[in-house]
Amino acid sequence: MSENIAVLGLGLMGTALAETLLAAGHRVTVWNRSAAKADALVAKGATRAATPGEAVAAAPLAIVCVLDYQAVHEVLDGADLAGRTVLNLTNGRPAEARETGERLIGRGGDYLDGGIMAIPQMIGQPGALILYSGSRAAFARHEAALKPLAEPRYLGEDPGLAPLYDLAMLTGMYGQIAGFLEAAALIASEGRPVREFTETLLVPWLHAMAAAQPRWAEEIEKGDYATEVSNLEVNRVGMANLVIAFEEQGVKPDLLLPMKEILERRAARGHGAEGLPGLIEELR
Ligand code: FVH
Repeated sequence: MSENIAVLGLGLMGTALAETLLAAGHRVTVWNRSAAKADALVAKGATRAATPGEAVAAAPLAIVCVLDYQAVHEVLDGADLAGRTVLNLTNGRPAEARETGERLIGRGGDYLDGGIMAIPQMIGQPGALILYSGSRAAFARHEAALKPLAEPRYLGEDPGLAPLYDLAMLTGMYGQIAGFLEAAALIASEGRPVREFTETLLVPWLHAMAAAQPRWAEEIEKGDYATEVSNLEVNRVGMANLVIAFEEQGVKPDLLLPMKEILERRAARGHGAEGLPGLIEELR
């Protein structure tokens, strides 16, 4: 069913959100600090708001997607939020989301925070995911309208949950990128084709290894790190060897060194017979 939705912040992501909502048949009101960024959307049927307050007044649901939470507060400063739901899709931290939720609820609004697990080009496409947390009632009211943007995943009433999960997923991604970059540098050090290595060997290997992670997660939840596969001591020796190989190949192992240091620390504390998931105890 068609809804009135306001989108405040028309950078790359806000524009993709507004375009997708328009294409899904919603009535979309748009506002951006630099007004010209609204022109193309207005040409496609969006209504231009002259101020953030005017945008919020035009729709029960106001999506804010700007640079950071400071900008969110600046944008919403003078708006009347009574009876409105603010969905903040700006990237931030759990503490910022909780503080923002308290402040906006204090002004009469409902608050939802969100984490977009997609680049702008993926919005509205299969594979895009948006994490939501905050007011359960507001999510229930607007879930159907938001569905065209991305698969929605509601995490709970605490507004900090969406950024927490968002940051955890980005952490996994950065770890994977770090591993990829080091592996590619090692292959390139011999002039070997990086693309072929990545497509035919690395990606299948990473898929196979990722399949073990739910079991590791269970071990972390139980705090039971007994293992029947390579223990920390074997990995400690393997990692030392890896780092020497990097040096011999003239490649900096910088992104691997923190892992090596944690392996050594854990083994030195007498946990060499345990499995890799036990390393989490050095991070807590
Ligand atoms: N782009 C992406 O791939 C990621 C995917 C995951 C989520 N992020 C987050 O989304 C937020 C916006 O990102 P963006 O890609 O749209 O960013 P820009 O294209 O640089 O647009 C920034 C907009 O923010 C407005 N803005 C900045 N400061 C203020 C302010 N003080 N008051 C009002 N608006 C402000 C800016 O306005 P203007 O410069 O056009 O006038 C743009 O509308 C971000 O949190 C990502 O981490 C995107």
